[in-house]
Amino acid sequence: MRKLMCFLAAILLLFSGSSCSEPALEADVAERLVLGFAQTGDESEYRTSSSNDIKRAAEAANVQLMFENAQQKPFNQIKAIRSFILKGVDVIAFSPLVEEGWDNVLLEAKAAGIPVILVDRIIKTEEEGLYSAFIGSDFKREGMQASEWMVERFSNTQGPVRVAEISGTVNSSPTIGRHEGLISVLGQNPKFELVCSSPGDFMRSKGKECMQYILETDPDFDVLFAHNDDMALGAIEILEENGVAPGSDVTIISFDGQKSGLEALKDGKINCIVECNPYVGDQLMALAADIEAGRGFPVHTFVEERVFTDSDDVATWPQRS
Ligand code: GZL
Repeated sequence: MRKLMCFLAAILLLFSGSSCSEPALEADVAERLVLGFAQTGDESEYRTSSSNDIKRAAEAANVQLMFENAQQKPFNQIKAIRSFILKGVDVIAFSPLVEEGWDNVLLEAKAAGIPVILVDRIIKTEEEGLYSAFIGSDFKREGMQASEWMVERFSNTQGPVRVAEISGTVNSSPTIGRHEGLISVLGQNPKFELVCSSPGDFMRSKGKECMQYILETDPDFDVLFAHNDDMALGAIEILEENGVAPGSDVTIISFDGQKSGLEALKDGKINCIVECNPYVGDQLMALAADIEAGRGFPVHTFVEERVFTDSDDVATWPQRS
């Protein structure tokens, strides 16, 4: 928006004959940065925390935020990005629901001279320069951290150790990365076997459906590797309904570390959670301001994350709202 305001101000100065030293006009032109953000949806506690943090940070940074919720549909994110282009925002940011399918709309943003920041998730593209920066997690590293904890936990077990996976949104970078991390560690530890994998879209309700399916098809698994807390909690409901004690009869590994997940870990129903950090709002606003102002900025920023386990001192855990 500031681009448009600067152009209009220059025209005004040109035809007003007034000197360029008029501070008042410059003050008017110093519009707030306008950021368009296209969120994935409301699929999980992580996502709610992500959306709340972005809105909080925009207000704190005096950024005018245009926020669209795609309700888990990539086409809705594309529509939102197109609307941001039409409105002439200064910067566009979004958490791409899936890795592919963004080239055309990001080429439109590039042609309009609007920089794009990827938040949380990454895209796969052959084109150069479709986005200016990424801030989020290293999902393969998360998957490896969870799997290395599992190898350690079962170090005194002969095997085979049978692993059931409930994965996230198909073709999304966290699902691809976390699965890659699991497979890379299993490849070095042959006593572990991935016996089934079922997609749960990061949603608690679908986590229940997946666990129902797993109990019907591969019931004698030893470990549940769930790609987020919400699906793990849905699976736990089904396990308990079927007389299986989560966290003891079967070992449960999850990702995110939001409030409900940490409570289940404290209650012994989850054994290990690899944190996935949604609190990037302040970094996003600073990044958008640097890019818009033409200052230097990091192209890839990976957020700080830790591993929570059932042997932790819970007093060291963060307070989640
Ligand atoms: C990961 C993020 C994932 C979370 C889920 O950074 O994209 O999406 O792990 C969320 O809880 O729905």
